[in-house]
Amino acid sequence: METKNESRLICVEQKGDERGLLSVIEENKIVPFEIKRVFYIYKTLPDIRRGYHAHYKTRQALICVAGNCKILLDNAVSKRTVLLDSPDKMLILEPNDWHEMYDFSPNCVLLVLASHLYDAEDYIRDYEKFKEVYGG
Ligand code: T46
Repeated sequence: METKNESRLICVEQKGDERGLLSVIEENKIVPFEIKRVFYIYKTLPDIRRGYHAHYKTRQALICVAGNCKILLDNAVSKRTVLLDSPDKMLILEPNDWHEMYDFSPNCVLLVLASHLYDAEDYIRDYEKFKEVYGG
């Protein structure tokens, strides 16, 4: 069985002054990996659920920089839901968590920082395969 780590929500510091807010994310500091890739998900249609996979290697950090959405996390033993509803909340998503993103607000922009370049072979899209790899 592959090694498992726990995904977690962390708080990104807000640097505020009379002009508004600014938050900073630096690799190997608040994000615990080197950032190789950045993508963002937006204009998601109503009632759409995305994801439905886990990864072999890729670690990710998810932030709703606008709007909100929910993430279902399933570590093959238990499931939980995380609400991303503020740009100061960042989900460190470990490769071993099957995840589904849903309940996107119409204005949601979900920013994702990833530890690896895109590789379709790094995805586990079959739930039975996910349970074989990460156990139960
Ligand atoms: C994840 C969640 C949080 C690329 O060509 N390059 C990329 O870097 C990415 C991320 C996607 N794509 C292509 C592959 C598909 O044809 O874009 C299309 C949509 O990707 P996908 O269906 O995998 O999107 P989601 O929202 O289900 O999942 C994405 C990430 O792929 C995934 O790593 O964990 O966001």
